[in-house]
Amino acid sequence: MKKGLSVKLRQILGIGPTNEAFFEELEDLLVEADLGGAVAMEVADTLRREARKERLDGERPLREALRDILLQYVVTADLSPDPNRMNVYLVLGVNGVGKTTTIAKLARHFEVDCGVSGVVLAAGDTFRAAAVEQLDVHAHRLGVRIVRQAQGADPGAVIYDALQSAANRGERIVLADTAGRMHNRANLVAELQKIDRIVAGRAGDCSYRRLLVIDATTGQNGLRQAETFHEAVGVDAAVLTKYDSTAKGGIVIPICKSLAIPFAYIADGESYSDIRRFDAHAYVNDLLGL
Ligand SMILES: Nc1nc2c(ncn2[C@@H]2O[C@H](COP(=O)(O)OP(=O)(O)OP(=O)(O)O)[C@@H](O)[C@H]2O)c(=O)[nH]1
Ligand SMILES: [Mg+2]
Repeated sequence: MKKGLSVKLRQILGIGPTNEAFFEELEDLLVEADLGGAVAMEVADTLRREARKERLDGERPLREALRDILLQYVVTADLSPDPNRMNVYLVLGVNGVGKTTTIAKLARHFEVDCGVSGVVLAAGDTFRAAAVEQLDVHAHRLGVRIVRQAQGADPGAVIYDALQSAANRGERIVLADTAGRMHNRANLVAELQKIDRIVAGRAGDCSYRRLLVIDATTGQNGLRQAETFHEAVGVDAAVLTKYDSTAKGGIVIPICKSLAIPFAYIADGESYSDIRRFDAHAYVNDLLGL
């Protein structure tokens, strides 16, 4: 899906780089697309410098120069499971960003697209009413095992059980759900650190990844969320969700730049197959309407 930035960009590209108004408009557009003020200014300045130096003019060369500048900010990571050992994914994020849905999508992706079977879901959101049932519905639809306890159970204990039983059965992938509440930051951080200690302690020679879910529709708030989770447990990579539901989506860039968190997946729909590995070129081309 092409983003709103692409249409407006086409309009201002007509102004041309010899006119200072072009760079001001560009900066505004980048802010509107969720890149944040600091990055927007930096990008516009870099493009101004390059346009003058290389005497760039015309829509295509400018757009391509802009693409190359943005590409330098985007960091990606390959979090595909290693078929020769256990792979543990702790899925983090605030309320409603798409954690549980992403777990279901990844379960299918790992089995079908990566060909690694033996997936277990751990119902680590023991806080929200019906969260366990929601994950259970996905597990049944996908035909994968789930480890669950009652609402209110200790999430660390649920995830520990999942790891233990997966190891005993030789299963390869544990996808652990977590609660997204953020009513109290100190509380959330302490709880996550406790879960993380338990998982890290049990993970042994497993591949253990902390995966942060960022909702593309939440805008600049995504950067603050990333800061909080990164500070709490250290995020290995992020997933951008609901990319289909926004004309923006530029939040990836400030997160990569200021926190050096790479993006591993992008989700753009409500079907299980609506997830793919994060491709920097595809993302930037789409953002710019190339
Ligand atoms: N359009 C669209 N909707 C999505 C996507 N990912 C998730 N959703 C929807 O977003 C809503 C919330 O998704 P959940 O997976 O329940 O989010 P969560 O982070 O687990 O929420 P909590 O458990 O309440 O913290 C659901 O209605 C999902 O269908 C996506 O990529 N695109
Ligand atoms: Mg959930």
